[in-house]
Amino acid sequence: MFKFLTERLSDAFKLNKKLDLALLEEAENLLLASDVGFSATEKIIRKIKNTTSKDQAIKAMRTEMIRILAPAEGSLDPRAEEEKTKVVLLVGVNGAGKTTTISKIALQMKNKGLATILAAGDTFRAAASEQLESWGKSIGVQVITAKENGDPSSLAYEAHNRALREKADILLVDTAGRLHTQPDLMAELAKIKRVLAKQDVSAPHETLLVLDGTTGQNAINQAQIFIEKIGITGIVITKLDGTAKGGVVFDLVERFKLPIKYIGVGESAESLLEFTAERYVNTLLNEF
Ligand SMILES: Nc1nc2c(ncn2[C@@H]2O[C@H](COP(=O)(O)OP(=O)(O)OP(=O)(O)O)[C@@H](O)[C@H]2O)c(=O)[nH]1
Ligand SMILES: [Mg+2]
Repeated sequence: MFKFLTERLSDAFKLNKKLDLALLEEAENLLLASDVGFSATEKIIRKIKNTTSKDQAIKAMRTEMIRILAPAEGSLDPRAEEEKTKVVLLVGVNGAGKTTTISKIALQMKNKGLATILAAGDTFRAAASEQLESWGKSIGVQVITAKENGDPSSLAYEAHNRALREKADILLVDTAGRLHTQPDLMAELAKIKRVLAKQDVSAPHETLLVLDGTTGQNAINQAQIFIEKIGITGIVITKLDGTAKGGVVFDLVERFKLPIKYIGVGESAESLLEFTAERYVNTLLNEF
């Protein structure tokens, strides 16, 4: 989609040497159809409106896109204050990529030399714990699991207790998915947060919302609900490999002003990148 837009802009300058209203409208519709959202689309269109060459137009678009995304750059600080275990909770709907992402984060932390523990807080399905255990084995990180149908907040408490006793640097807590519209999930997540605060009032230090980047507008709706009901400190956007759907990132940043901690670009343990505006925009404009 973005590639198509840059091609249309170059065609326009070849033909008319200017951008007429029809082309600007087409560009606007392309951006909206790519889930870029009204606010970011308007900002980008305003910048390309008065350009007089293809190179100028594409440069203006690139610069504005980077300017919009730059405030969202932010990595996950693995250290908690007062030398306590840093506790990071991952939340999100069914299939968003929580378990995969938490395993990728664990590998990065382990590779930084940090004592890392994973907690299988998705006690909803037996297969969920098994999935995380198998990730733990392959990346060499300890996984704490509960019995099937165990209470996820007791598991979170136990895992936190063990992490503190073992003086772990970081505890990563996976949670169950289900639909964001189901109130019981929200209640369960709120309880996990309360229980984590019992042994360290500042825990969880981060609550990351995992969003599937291919779901477009739906990702916006999910973010709205999780931010309101649970409180979110950062976002991870998954499945940004091999898809033209990366536009929703602009809308997320414009609306919620939360840091994007990582982007997922594949299914392997290594395919998790820190989010940088310039690299992201270059990928959108060059490869999609
Ligand atoms: N291509 C691609 N696939 C991904 C990425 N992240 C996750 N997946 C895939 O998405 C599917 C769901 O991932 P999970 O990590 O199990 O998702 P989840 O949020 O834990 O799902 P539930 O536990 O059911 O709520 C799996 O097939 C993953 O391999 C990514 O960045 N790129
Ligand atoms: Mg999972």
